[in-house]
Amino acid sequence: MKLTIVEYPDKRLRLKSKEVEVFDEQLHILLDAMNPLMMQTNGIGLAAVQVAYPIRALILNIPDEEGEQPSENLLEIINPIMSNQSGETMYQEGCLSVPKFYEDIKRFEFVTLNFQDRDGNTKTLEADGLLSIAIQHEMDHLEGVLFIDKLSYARRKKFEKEYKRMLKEKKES
Ligand code: QAP
Ligand code: CO
Repeated sequence: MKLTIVEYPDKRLRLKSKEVEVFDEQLHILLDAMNPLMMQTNGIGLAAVQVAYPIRALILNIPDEEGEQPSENLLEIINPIMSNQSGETMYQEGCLSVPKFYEDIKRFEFVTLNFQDRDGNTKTLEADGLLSIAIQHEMDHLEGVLFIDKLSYARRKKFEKEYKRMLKEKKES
């Protein structure tokens, strides 16, 4: 399965992802293809809609203390629901669909997540730190929301200007 990352301003990133109802081989093939793509592109999180599959599935692999991302640490999250959120934290976020841009974004510090695994089994996860931030970032993708949507009007304008310039330079090279 050949996947490519959909990049801003592609409108497909604005689709609302649909619930996964069937936990079949097709889903497993997609998840199995997303992981190497995330690794090759130096990602820590990737939602299915970012590879043009608007379904409520995402993967995460938060680097450990050595900065490594062993496959045992891979989290596959289907149909997530946030059941608790508290505290406040800031982090300089990026996104594989918005390459080369990083901005401080405010998030909840702690979240509790109910979700399903690739076989449809129900799970609960309590997250803090980078995992909590990544969960919130990826769940926004399921609603068609990007981290740049959370910027102030002035910062967003600055981003649009810089991003357009970058796309123009990419086209010319
Ligand atoms: C979402 O983001 C996230 O611009 C995952 O050139 C972000 O994996 C979760 C990436 C921040 C928590 C905190 C971005 C790779 C990767 C780039 C990513 C780039 C290469 C972003
Ligand atoms: Co993203």
